[in-house]
Amino acid sequence: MGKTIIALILFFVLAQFSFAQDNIVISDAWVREVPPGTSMSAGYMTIENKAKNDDKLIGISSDVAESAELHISKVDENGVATMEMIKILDLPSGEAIELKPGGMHIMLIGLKESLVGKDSVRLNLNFEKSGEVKVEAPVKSSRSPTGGHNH
Ligand SMILES: [Cu+2]
Repeated sequence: MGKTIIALILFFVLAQFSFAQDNIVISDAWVREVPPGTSMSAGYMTIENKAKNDDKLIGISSDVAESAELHISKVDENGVATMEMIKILDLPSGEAIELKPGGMHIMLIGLKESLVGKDSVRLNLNFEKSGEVKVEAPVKSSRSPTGGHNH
C-alpha cells in the first residue's frame, strides 16, 4: 500500500520533471541516405521552442560525421544555387522552425561511415538555454529532386 503511493508520487514527480524539460520539441527528423563513399549528407527536422523564453541553436554534432553545420540553401540573382552557414539560429519562444530540402538543413561533413542500411543517425543539438538535445533521425533515401542542394 505504502509502496504504491510512493510509486505514484514518484511517477508524478518524474512526469512533471520530464514535461518541464520538454522546452525544445523536435519532429519529422530525417537524414538523407547517400551512396557509399559520399563524404556529405544532410539532415532535416522541425525544431519547436515551447519554452517561455527565446532560445538559440548554437551547435550541432553527430557520431557519423567529422562535423555538422547548419546551412541555408539560396538561389542567387543568376539562378545559381548556393548555401550559407548559419552559426547561430534564433528560436523565438513559441515558434517552430522547419529544416527542409531547399531551405535550411544540417550538413553532415566528412561522413565516417556509410549511411546505406543504417536505420537512424544520432544528431546532438546544443541550445543556449535548453542544453543538449539528442535526436535519432531515421535515414531515408529520397527520390525527390535535390532541392537545390549542390554539394
Ligand atoms: Cu549544405
